[in-house]
Amino acid sequence: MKRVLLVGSVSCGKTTLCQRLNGAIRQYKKTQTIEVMGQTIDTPGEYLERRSLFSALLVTAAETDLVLFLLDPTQDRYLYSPGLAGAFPVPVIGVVTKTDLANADQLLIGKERLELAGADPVLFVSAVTGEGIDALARLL
Ligand SMILES: Nc1nc2c(ncn2[C@@H]2O[C@H](COP(=O)(O)OP(=O)(O)OP(=O)(O)O)[C@@H](O)[C@H]2O)c(=O)[nH]1
Ligand SMILES: [Mg+2]
Repeated sequence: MKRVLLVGSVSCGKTTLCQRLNGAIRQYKKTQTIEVMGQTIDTPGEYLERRSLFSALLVTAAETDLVLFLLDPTQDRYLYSPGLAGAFPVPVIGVVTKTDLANADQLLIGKERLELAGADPVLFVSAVTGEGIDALARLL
């Protein structure tokens, strides 16, 4: 598996997805700092949400093979500016999370927003039901 950095807003599902990908027990824990779990690097949502912390994501990404932009389609907030993926030194894949909670329109809008940010391809996962996890794991 490649070394992967997970980026996304607070509560979008980064830690839960890390736990899934590493076969760890699913357990809620607010991420306070950058945390390495196996080949995955988990980050606090604040690093995307607060511009003053954003550069830490770019620096950390330099040590990775791939970045995942996660987006919770049930959240109204949209934090990826168009073309943001281009700022990262490695390829960026989009991941629409919480597919078990979102409706079809939300999923489509989520995908479009990640594409607009420059993520390619965009996948759909639920870290709770496991939907889409195998396809993502194959890509990694
Ligand atoms: N139903 C559902 N809930 C999910 C899914 N992924 C995460 N959650 C829930 O969403 C909440 C936030 O998940 P986290 O994985 O902690 O979110 P995070 O992106 O790591 O958040 P920060 O650490 O604050 O940046 C938790 O209560 C999870 O159980 C999913 O695929 N489906
Ligand atoms: Mg977290």
